Amino acid sequence: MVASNRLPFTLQRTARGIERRHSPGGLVSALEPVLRARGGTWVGWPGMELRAGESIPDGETHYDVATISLSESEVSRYYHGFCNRTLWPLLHSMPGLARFEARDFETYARVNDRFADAVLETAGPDDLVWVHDYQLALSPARIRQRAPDTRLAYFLHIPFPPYDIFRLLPWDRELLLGLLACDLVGFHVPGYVDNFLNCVEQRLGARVDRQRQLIEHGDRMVRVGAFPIGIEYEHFEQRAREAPAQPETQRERVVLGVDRLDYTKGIPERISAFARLLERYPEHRERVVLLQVAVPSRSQVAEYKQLKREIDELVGRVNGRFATASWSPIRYLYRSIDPTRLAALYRDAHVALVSPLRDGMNLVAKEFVACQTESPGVLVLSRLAGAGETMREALLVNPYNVDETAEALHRALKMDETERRSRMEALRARELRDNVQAWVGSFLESAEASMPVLAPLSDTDFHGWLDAYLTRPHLALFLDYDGTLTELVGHPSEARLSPAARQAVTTCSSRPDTDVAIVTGRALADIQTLLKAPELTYAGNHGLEIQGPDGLDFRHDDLVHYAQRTDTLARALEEVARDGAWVEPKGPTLTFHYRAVAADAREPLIERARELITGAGYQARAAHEALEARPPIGWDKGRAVLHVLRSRYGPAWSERVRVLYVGDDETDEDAFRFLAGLAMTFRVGPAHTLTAASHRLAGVGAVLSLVDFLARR
Ligand code: GDG
Repeated sequence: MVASNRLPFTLQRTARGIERRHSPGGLVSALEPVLRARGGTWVGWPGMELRAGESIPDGETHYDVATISLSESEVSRYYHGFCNRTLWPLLHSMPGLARFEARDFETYARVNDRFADAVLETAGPDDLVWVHDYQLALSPARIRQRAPDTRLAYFLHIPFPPYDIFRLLPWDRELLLGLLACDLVGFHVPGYVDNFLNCVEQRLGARVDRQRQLIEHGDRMVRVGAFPIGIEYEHFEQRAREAPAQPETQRERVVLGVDRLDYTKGIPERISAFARLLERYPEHRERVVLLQVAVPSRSQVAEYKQLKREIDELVGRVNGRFATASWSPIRYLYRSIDPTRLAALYRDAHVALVSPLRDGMNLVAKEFVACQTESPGVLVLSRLAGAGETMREALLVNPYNVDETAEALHRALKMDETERRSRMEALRARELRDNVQAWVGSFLESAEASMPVLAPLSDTDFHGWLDAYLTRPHLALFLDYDGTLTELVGHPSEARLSPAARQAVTTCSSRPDTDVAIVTGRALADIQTLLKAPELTYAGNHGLEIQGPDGLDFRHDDLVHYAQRTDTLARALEEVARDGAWVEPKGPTLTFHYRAVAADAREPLIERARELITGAGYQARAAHEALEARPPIGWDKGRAVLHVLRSRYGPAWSERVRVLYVGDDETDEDAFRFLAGLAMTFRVGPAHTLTAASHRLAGVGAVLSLVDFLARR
């Protein structure tokens, strides 16, 4: 089951009615033959809205098609907006061209959900769902959420940029989490895989095994890999053998460029390099032409309109400068050409100049070599395309370097046949072997392989990077209790600290250079009784009450005003606590637990409890299957931590102590946000939640490994 923004055809309304047109671009070129050969379902957008009474004309019958409809404003915000004006330039490392609009992102998220829902409507339980490209980076998260057992894979057809560029995206975490909902995430080349792993590690704090290309994502593993895409080689070769000669290639030698008109393809730079060639080496004048095919693309987007004008003017200037009565140096076709003619051009060109400024892979380079069935030509190829990493017998250039490209062109035009043949044969052999079927085969093999597991996190995993952080004389370690030191259980009274956990915490706190504090939503007296360790500091009720060694004793001043009111609120909540819900009074705060309530009975219950809590003048905060009622006095776990640090180490505490905070709960997010930059923070548990923490730990076991490391360091 394939999902991509575009279907292999785009609908158009013509005088003859609705017609199917072949969709342009590399994704369709690569996937269409695969679906044709294997069957399946393709979910996508047909490019326009049908009116009442109109239907999709019959076409391809080898596979099924499920269409998504998009309103005009969705096309504008999701497709032209977030896809083409935000993600496209950013992922091609051109951040200066990227626009960041919150409303575009919201529409993108909504449309991604719709694609996901359409997939789930059609997919059977055993189907592999294969999502494609940057337009659908959030859909996997929705699919995983609604159907957790789906086999889910993703392939990105464009580059994945370095962390330093990717993090410019205001929704970078959301996108990473979207992709990590998959079992397999594929890229064209190893460089993009590395970039992705860096982002996941640095932005999400996830655990990464570079050698085995695995990511630990909460309780799931995600595999990543490089799968350089190929083409339907034999198909192109055969077309080239059969295509009639074209008039364009008869008189002069042809340097060929074929691209969608896109600023990533480096068309102006290419024209400038060709002009430089004519300037430096007049021998090529009247003997060589640059034949540039530019297929119209995204012509509603301002940057593309601007580029079109720029190219028109540049072509005019160069032709005006070098043309003679019988020869113009540049022949520029702003339109799409039919496949047979394209194959003939590839076959007869002397040089293909494929010089994108950045390109996921670039299929034109591959199609050119497949079509070189006669006297061999030369491929001049950008190092900044994915294809530049595998097609090493090409003449590789930096497309920004106009002089270098001009020199490579000259070399290509002068190259003797023996060298041309050796280079071309090697290129052809590789593309024949690594064709699109091989690409699909290796991707699917990886998607279907059983998932290895990483050995559980052990204390040695913290060596090096955490040591490097612990550079102050003291360490203050703040730990949440439920879900962090103990597994979550049905009732808070059943939570038990394992002997191993108790041992690790005690060893840690008995070190003279280490202070351990427990920061919890439980009442202070409750947590003190549970741990019975006088050397620890305790912050109960989300930090409203704190006690610790050396006389540390704090109760928030405003609490006296709330004790009475909390009792009243507790009684009111008791009245609505039905179907297994119950109230836990904790002095100044209370918790309304609903984990025992059946899923379909929860909604009205929670709503009613929330009304009572806010009606009584308290804040209602979501916790693990519970609502917390907290006095609105601007105090939270983060402020409590700061209070402990200042009391224990003085106002200049940051000179004396390094701080670690570990928690699994929404209320710990207050601390993560508050401590950003002041501490190293760890969010424990399932990985699909956004967190302000700088790192993640998969579960209680991983927390204990961390505490063990700190105890023994
Ligand atoms: C994305 C990535 C990645 C072009 N003009 C005509 C025409 N084409 C066909 C070519 C080729 C395709 O369009 C272009 O593919 P590219 O790979 O060069 O570029 P994108 O469209 O940007 O594709 C890219 C690809 O996805 C696959 O993963 O390689 O890096 O950006 O197939 O032949 N076809 C016809 N007439 C034309 O005038 N018939």
